[in-house]
Amino acid sequence: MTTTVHNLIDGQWVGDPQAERRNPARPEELVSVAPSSGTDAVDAALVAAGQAQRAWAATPAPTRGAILLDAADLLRSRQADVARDLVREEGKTLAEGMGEVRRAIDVLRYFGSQGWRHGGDVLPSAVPGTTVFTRAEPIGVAALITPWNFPIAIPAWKMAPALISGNAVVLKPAELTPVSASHLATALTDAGLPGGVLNVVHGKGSVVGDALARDPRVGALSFTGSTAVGLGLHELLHARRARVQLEMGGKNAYLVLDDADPVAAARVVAAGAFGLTGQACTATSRVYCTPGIHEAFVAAVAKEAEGFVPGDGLDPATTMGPVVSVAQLATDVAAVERARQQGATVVAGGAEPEGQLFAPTVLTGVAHDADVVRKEVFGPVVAVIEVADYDEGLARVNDSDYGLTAGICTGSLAAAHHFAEHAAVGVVKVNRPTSGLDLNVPFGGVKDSSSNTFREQGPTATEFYTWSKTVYLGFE
Ligand code: UN1
Repeated sequence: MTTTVHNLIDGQWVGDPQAERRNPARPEELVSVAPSSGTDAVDAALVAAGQAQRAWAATPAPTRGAILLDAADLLRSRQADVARDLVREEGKTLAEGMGEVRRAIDVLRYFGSQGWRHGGDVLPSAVPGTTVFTRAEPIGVAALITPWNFPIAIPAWKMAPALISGNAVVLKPAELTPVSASHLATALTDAGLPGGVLNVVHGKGSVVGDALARDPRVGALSFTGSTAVGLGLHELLHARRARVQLEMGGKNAYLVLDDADPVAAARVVAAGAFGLTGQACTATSRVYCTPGIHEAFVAAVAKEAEGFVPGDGLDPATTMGPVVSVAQLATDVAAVERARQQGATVVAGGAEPEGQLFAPTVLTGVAHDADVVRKEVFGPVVAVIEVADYDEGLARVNDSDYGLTAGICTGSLAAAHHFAEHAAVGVVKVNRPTSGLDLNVPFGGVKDSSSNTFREQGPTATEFYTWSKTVYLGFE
């Protein structure tokens, strides 16, 4: 079945669907046709958002929240169908797809319930007879540019805090995954979200994304995607002093110490490196082992890699879905080839892909400056390197342009605490995979991984979408 996707502008489903998306597991299957919008659609969406925002901000926050909560219930009742569509367009396994839709549902519930407590602080004044309070004012219109790898969860975790804070939104979903974003928008409109409060414009980043970034009606732009694109957006938004939030690449490292169990450590690393076909900015791609565990860990992680069953995500036997696109597949293949040229030994995977199926790949014998250690691949490829001791391992973990997530496998609480304090990353995992985040805690990175300003998710996610006004109240 082919889904016809439209833009959502001012509460109407409009636009001329032209761009085809095929199932990465079965390229003969046409999954969707979506608009490839021009700047006229961006303009219409911004006009609608600007008009709707005032009334939306004036709507009581608990009423705004009730719409998010109702949308969550609708998405819950549609979870299996939405997850199947997500798998057909993105390629992850059905279990991963079900989990992702569940995450979008929980995100809507979490921020929907925040409608009951949205507000500011009450503080004493030094002036007699005076009270001070703060108001969290909405920015106005927020633009969201989201990636294909979490095609419903990331739009949800950006738009829910924007909406609950009284903003109107224009979403530009990834071109590869238009259907998942449409399901989310449909749940919200079915739940009674007024027209114009959420607009969705499909199309190219270089057209739709660029127009949003340049338009002065956009007061805040939140982006998840590549570092190269993110840094370009940063320039544009900063030049006109608009808010910008960027979640970009990662080169996430794991440190495995001698006192860890090699098999348990291999499971943690494999889950982070190969889960979601390695297509997460939080995926593990470098592992440093101290000498006493290196050999046993390499054997165990190779065994984990070989245990994956790549295939169509809708097949229950599949434990790893296909690579999302032919272009991404070429990147994965080229990264392994380049690593080989630079001296790597392939201890698992590395075979010719079958269709868009790429076997999880483990590399050893890699130099610290090899491309596969320095550059993001965004595929199921991990390099394992021996280090002399904990101190060298920590230094290697931190020797990266990126700083998103890092992990340590150890039984030592002292080592775990030291690592948590000194790892130059936004998220530290001890004995848990680098990917996989809770929705109720802050998420973001440092260095080239993030704008490192406002964090996404958790109780402080709304800070990006609001500004603080201070009110002095004097009554004698
Ligand atoms: C996760 O690891 O559960 O695009 C989420 C990404 C990140 C989100 C990762 N922004 O991969």
